[in-house]
Amino acid sequence: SFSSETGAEAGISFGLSDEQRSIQELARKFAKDEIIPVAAEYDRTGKYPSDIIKKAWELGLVNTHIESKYGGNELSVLDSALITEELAFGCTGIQTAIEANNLAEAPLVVAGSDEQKKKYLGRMTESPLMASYAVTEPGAGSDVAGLRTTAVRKGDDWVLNGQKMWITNSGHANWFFVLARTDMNASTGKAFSGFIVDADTPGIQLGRKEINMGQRASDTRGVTFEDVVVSNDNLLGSTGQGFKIAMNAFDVTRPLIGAAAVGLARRAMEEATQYALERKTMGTEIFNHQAVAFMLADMAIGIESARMMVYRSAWLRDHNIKNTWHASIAKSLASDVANKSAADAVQIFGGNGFNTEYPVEKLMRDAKIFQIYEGTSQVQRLIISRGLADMAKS
Ligand code: CS8
Ligand code: FAD
Repeated sequence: SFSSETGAEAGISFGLSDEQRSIQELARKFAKDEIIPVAAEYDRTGKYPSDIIKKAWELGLVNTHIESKYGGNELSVLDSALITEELAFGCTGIQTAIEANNLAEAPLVVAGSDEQKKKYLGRMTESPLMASYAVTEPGAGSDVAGLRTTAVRKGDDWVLNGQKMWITNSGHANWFFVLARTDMNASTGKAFSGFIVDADTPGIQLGRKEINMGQRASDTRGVTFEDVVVSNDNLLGSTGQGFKIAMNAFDVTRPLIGAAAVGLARRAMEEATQYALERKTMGTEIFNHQAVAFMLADMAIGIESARMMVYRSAWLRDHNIKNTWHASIAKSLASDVANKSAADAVQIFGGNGFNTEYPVEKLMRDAKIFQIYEGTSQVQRLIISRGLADMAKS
């Protein structure tokens, strides 16, 4: 049925609690004081923002999902989304570096044993470490089931071989979540296993920092695993569960990618509105040309609606209601809104918009990746349309 909106699924409260408002305020102030003043410099140099991450970590703005028994703040996905939007308003390069920790940790949060969580999540709360989620390969991004890294059981250990690509934070990671094939014949849902791999394990080789179009403060590299020995203690869940664990992690993190895209779109809208109220042509502020004002109105329409989908998909997850479909809607909508808003902000700035002295060209470069990472906009539509077929049949 297409209308499954009953009971707890029917809606959310639009009010934020006092605690949520203070988390949001803390992140907003952090973006204003610590990120915005240096964002252009990190973008220009591609320097890794370790200092900023450390300060954010001290304030509890990093690793937000870790349970309190392992030293974390145990924030909900919705609480985390409030933080993410604000950090992204400051700089999505720096925010992505921070957020990639949440992604790396998500498989542990959903499937880790108490010992694994104590060891690997616990250390993230003791010092400002980074971690990476290593799934994509040179030959398999959208098609996760096509990945070729293998893990072969040898006694109490596993031996990993393969090549990962585009791994965020990998140059600074303390450990990796790695998805590898453990059964050549099984169906997708049973053929892969997830491992936690210490970054200093012999046989791991890091590639060079990739020079990307945008989000240049973030560190992205290829990572090669050659006869990397991993204890069976570091297998997440049981053998064969890895694909589902990796997908389940996205249910937590795709709403947050949406939140980041909303943050970037909001920055574009605010910058462009200010500019339009000051810049004059034909004897009046360009804001008074309806063609310009309506671009701003469209940004507001997109931001407000995308944020609602972000909150909704986060809220569903927080209430243990399956949110895969809504997370894909939130992620794809917010990514498209971010790209349109950033491109229109450049348009409103005119020639200045095309220049690095003004903030909006960076927004346009930074926005593009939202339609690519954590599942392309086409993959989100694949998930959404498959969901429709399932609803039609049920
Ligand atoms: O391959 C899937 C997909 O999602 N592809 C996109 C990959 C992707 O998003 N990669 C992102 C990498 S990480 C990244 O980019 C980081 S960005 C930088 C840091 C960010 C910080 C800001 C697909 C195309 C959706 C599906 O693939 P298929 O091969 O068609 O598999 P399915 O038949 O759909 O599923 C196989 C089994 O898995 C189960 N499944 C699927 N989804 C889920 C979820 N939860 C639990 N289980 C899931 N969400 C599915 O039910 C199948 O199980 P069966 O038992 O076999 O029926
Ligand atoms: P492909 O899968 O080759 O897709 C190419 C094009 O074909 C896309 O437009 C795609 O939408 C389209 N396409 C593919 N299949 C279909 C289909 N079935 N239907 C319709 N269209 C389709 N991965 C990680 O594991 N960890 C990370 O930390 C990480 N960080 C990243 C950071 C950056 C900066 C980048 C660029 C990537 C990162 N990734 C990471 C990888 C990212 O998730 C993949 O790049 C993404 O999933 C797309 O995979 P691909 O690049 O192989 O493109």
